[in-house]
Amino acid sequence: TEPVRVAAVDLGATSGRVMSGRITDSRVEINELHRFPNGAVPVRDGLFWDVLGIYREVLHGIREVATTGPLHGIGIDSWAIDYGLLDRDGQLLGLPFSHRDARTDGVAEKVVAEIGAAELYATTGIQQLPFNTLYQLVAARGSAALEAADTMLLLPDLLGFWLTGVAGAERTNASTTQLYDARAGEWAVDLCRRLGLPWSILPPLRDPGSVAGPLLPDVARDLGVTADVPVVAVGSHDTASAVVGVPAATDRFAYISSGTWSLVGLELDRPVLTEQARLADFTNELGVDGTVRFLKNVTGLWVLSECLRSWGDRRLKDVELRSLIATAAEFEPLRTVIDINDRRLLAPSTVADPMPERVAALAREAGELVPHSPVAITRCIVDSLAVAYRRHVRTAADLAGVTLDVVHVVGGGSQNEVLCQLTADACGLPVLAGPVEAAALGNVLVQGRALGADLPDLAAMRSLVRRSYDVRRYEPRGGADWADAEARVR
Ligand code: LFR
Repeated sequence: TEPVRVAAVDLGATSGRVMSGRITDSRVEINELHRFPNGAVPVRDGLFWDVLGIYREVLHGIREVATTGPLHGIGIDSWAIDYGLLDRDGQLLGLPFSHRDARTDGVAEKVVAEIGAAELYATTGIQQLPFNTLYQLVAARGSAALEAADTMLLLPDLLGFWLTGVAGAERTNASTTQLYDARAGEWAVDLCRRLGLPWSILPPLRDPGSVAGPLLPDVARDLGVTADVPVVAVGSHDTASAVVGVPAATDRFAYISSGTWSLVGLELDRPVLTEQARLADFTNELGVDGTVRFLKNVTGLWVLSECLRSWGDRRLKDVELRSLIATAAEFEPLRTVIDINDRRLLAPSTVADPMPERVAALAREAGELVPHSPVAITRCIVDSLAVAYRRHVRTAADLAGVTLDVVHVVGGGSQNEVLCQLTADACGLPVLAGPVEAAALGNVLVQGRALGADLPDLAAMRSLVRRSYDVRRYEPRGGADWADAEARVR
């Protein structure tokens, strides 16, 4: 069959990337044609995404793809949960909030008191992150924007709306909102009603792999392409796309999608909605092809990147970052471990409340040796991440009743050799690391199938990734007492 060539937009909280992707019968290739920094901006009223700036960069990137070859499709994935509101004319009502904004403090507790934790979980199957879209909307109740809202669009769908003029909610991302009924496969309208939320703002759901629409004529002209180029609703949740790109050759794998967040879990055929899963606070997000991503959010490399920012090393080159991590690798193992998922690590580092001091304070509180130097803090963070990975990989396997052969690490964090080795050690399983751009690959593969590539199922997509990308293998080493370290973190 003819090669398919697409633009894959993959947006992360700290950087956005636009890739050209090409699928032939024997390979999938991606090329990064545009990368730009991203970050939420604090202003008087809250912490917001610069969504117009992001859109401009996205257009720029797509133009790059279009000028370097044929363009058969466009797909967008991004971090989940955050949204924009449109009024009835389709105008954006204000800036989208970042989920790290403090307006949701205490909201989840109120909703739980009103609905009940068990019922919330039975309906949505979603873990209790304080910033779930549900809680953001409850926090926004009574606001001028929510009152004027006609439509709520998750960020990839908002950008897609500007490209096509068609509003919709792609299902993998919709499932992360805690507004989606995991049993019915529909918006949880009843839940919204009970919480006084305007459920009519929830747009029609669309399946990953469906076509969202052709480009608006003006947009097509601006991009220098014909208007029949489709925008494909890929797994628009970045984690959904990343899991498609996991080069697994077996069913018995766990994955860690490692970027700003680390998403640690399993791919399953059906959700696990048991009481134990709820108490372990595991989430059941939807994947591509009706799969379920049974996983746990771990406050990933965010803590380290916010420490780096705080140390004034923003312009630290990759090499220097590597040397900090390399030095940390030689530092005493498991000297200090903290609960890396402590809510106090969620908010961006500020001068008044710097991330390294929060890490030290958590250590002090837990009776651990308090790390002071950047190297000690870095080591504490990577050890604590590995401890969290161990706990959640094992818990996921227990809860789902599966035996694991391997842990796949994909995303930016798969380049962190120290962390990959510690992950293998902590989990007592081999780690296969890479590809770095799994989300973009998943995006490209789902588009490819929608555009006629012969990729009948996830296994075919993964086999193409395996044929096209090398992975690095880490064997578990003995020596350190991970069980003890895990027990120290409660
Ligand atoms: C990863 C991710 C996670 C989601 C978090 C917030 O980039 O999409 O899956 O929980 O960002 O949206």
